[in-house]
Amino acid sequence: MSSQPRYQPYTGPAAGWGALRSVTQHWLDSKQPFKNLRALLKTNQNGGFDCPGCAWGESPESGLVKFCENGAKAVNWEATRRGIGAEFFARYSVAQLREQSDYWLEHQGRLIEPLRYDAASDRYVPISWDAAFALIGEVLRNLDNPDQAEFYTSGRASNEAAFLYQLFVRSYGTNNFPDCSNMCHEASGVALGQSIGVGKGTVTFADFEHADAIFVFGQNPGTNHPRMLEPLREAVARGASVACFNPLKERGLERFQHPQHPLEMLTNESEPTSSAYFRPRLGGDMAAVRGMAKYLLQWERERPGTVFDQAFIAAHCEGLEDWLAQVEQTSWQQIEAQCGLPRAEIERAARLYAKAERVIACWAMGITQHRHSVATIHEIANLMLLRGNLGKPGAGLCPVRGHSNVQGDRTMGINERPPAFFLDALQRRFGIDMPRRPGHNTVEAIEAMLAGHSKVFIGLGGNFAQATPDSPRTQAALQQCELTVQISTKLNRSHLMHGRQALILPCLGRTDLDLQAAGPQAVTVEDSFSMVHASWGQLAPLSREMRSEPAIIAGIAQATLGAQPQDWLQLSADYRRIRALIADTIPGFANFEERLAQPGGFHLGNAAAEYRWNTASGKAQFIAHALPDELLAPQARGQDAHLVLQTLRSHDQYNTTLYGLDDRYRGVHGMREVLFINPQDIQRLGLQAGQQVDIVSLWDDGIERRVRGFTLLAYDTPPGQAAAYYPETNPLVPLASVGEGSFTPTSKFIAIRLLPSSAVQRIA
Ligand SMILES: Nc1nc2c(c(=O)[nH]1)N[C@H]1C(S)=C(S)[C@@H](COP(=O)(O)OP(=O)(O)OC[C@H]3O[C@@H](n4cnc5c(=O)[nH]c(N)nc54)[C@H](O)[C@@H]3O)O[C@H]1N2
Ligand SMILES: Nc1nc2c(c(=O)[nH]1)N[C@H]1C(S)=C(S)[C@@H](COP(=O)(O)OP(=O)(O)OC[C@H]3O[C@@H](n4cnc5c(=O)[nH]c(N)nc54)[C@H](O)[C@@H]3O)O[C@H]1N2
Ligand SMILES: [Mo]
Repeated sequence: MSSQPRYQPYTGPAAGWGALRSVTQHWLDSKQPFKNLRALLKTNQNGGFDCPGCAWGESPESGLVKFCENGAKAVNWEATRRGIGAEFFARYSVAQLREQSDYWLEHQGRLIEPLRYDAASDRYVPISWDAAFALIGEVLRNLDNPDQAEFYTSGRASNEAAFLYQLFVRSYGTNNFPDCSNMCHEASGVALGQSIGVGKGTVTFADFEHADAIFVFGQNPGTNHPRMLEPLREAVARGASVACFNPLKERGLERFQHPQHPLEMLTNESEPTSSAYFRPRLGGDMAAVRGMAKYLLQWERERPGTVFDQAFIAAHCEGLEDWLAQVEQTSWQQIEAQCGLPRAEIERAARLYAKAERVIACWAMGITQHRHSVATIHEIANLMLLRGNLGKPGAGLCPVRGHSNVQGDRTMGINERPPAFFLDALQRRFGIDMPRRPGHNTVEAIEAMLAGHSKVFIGLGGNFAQATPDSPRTQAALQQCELTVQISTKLNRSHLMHGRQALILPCLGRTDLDLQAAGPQAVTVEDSFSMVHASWGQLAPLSREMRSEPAIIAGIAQATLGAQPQDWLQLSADYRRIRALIADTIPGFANFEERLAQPGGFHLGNAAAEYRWNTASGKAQFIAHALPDELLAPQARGQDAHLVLQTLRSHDQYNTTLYGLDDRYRGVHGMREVLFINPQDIQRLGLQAGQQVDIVSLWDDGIERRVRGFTLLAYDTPPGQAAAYYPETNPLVPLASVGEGSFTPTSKFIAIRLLPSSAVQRIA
């Protein structure tokens, strides 16, 4: 569905007719429009499947079928009737496939049979499942030690798959669990764990109906969590305020038209979603929140007892004085310079916050992918504690998760630094020692493969070669491996940047009917609000040679460890057996099977929301940091950066999966290699809109990081700050440029220079 390259500002509201038109196109393109419609109607309903799109939750009471444009695209992408197997791979060598675009690769269809890389012909050729499992088992058993293997997880894996995977990997002997979360909400987990003792959000869906104010920091829900627009719109309609912090004016945050609301669509009217829109500089949110706190402190001093929730603070918190001392010390000059918002704007944000009795703070990648993300989230938590905005209805902290089960995967133990209580529980239940050494996160895994210390890479979903930073180095790291194994639904670059030996293992997705020895199986997932529910696949799989993720993991485990500490094949024959083990070992899952029968699933509970503080001090902790002296990393200083770059998602992609080449709300059509840049910057740098440039990132390790031939698009972004799409710009993100305490690549803050392009002009 690629259109001619075109750049034309979008004037309609978000969602609405434009969304419907787009969904219809994608249905027709998948070659099975009617079947998919039926499948979609079961999305997020009891007895249907969980949407494989984002991790936004659903009101358990609502009987309505909820779907959104991008959920429809995700379903449709998975449920295509196109498949690729032996014939396809006989036609193309791996070298030829590497020449193709990411869009083309995934567009070929679902992977339908297991494949092994054949070096002699440079092609993938069929292999039996048993032979594939035997190969993995043999290579794993022959490593010098289990820490030489890396076990990646992407956040679509179900609870059952994730639990089985971590049990296998730990029984094998390592905690090497790099996962997509390391590149995503890691900072949220780390910071909230320190502030409130739980690394998860404290709100539920119902809280959005009771909030007086909702703050949305660094998030673009119109594209990435479209179903979130509805509670935002409802909040505005009932007089609550929605305050957005984003350097870009994102369409979905400004105006919204409900695709299921016929009257609004007929009249083409749309309601505002946002009552205040603040545009900080990239990485400026901590300073903005610090400024808000400065006002609150001033007002509390003027009228003691009216601004801070002194009763809540006295009963539950520690560290207030230290933090307020920091707030006092921070100068307005530094605050204004760092966030780029004038004092009057910060005062307005502070007033919106102070006059609301119940506030929810939401955030996503605009907050978590910076060097000082952990400190920024501490600051947001501090602000919320100041007025007791936690645990009461309509208030709380809400990191809005990405992948549909990324939160569940962590709960199941996909964690390179597992807490001792978790390992103790596994040890008790299974009677074997669990490894206690911390394992590798994503960046450490890449470093270990690059250094030749790690020799095996197994990916449970995802697209490691493209989603990670510093692409040429990551890809070299994979290529140095002894064995790479990708458990996947569709062909992507990670299959082509393979080790000396390589396997592609085709798996079922969320929408596929999952038939095991004991009959059709459900899997379970956990959403951003800690609601756990079942998901039943509906569509007949494209081929008998595709297997479920639990079945594949069980096969690998049995071939590596034999039936130890469990008979793996028995477990994957009936997922209720896996759920019984989860119930035995993971807090919150007692009577798992029975509670799944409740409509909408069940809530795992959240200690912080119940005022139980599992922090070091046993209290909710105000954590005091000075603002960073400079946002630029020391390695990028003194090199005369032209701009700072953030990398983000278009409206037509799911992470590295490209549904199409358009970005409707930003007015971009048929192209992705573009740089959104302020017109003043274009002029300042002596360039012209529409011109092509190479982008070079600045880092003092002597490596040139460059992408070529990006078209300049004049865009309303703050001066000095540019934006471009991920993953095309991942070669620019230095591997060593990570968040303090989170190890998350700083994908939203990269110092760059622009050079006139060396590439051939492609569009006029
Ligand atoms: N359709 C679709 N849905 C998705 C995904 C997808 O790719 N496609 N991905 C899923 C995943 S894994 C995730 S993690 C989420 C991602 O959801 P988002 O976090 O919404 O994703 P991004 O596109 O990275 O958008 C980041 C937003 O933050 C803003 N921003 C960047 N830097 C800053 C900053 O310093 N401060 C502030 N205040 N704002 C900033 C950007 O302008 C942009 O609007 O979505 C999930 N849902
Ligand atoms: N520069 C930059 N880099 C980023 C980001 C950014 O904002 N900027 N965002 C980061 C974030 S938030 C994330 S979460 C990561 C995402 O990193 P990943 O999760 O690794 O990447 P995805 O693109 O979601 O993975 C897509 C692939 O997953 C496979 N797949 C899809 N569904 C299934 C399934 O049900 N089972 C299995 N086994 N495989 C499946 C398909 O083969 C598909 O090609 O990227 C990170 N990288
Ligand atoms: Mo993510």
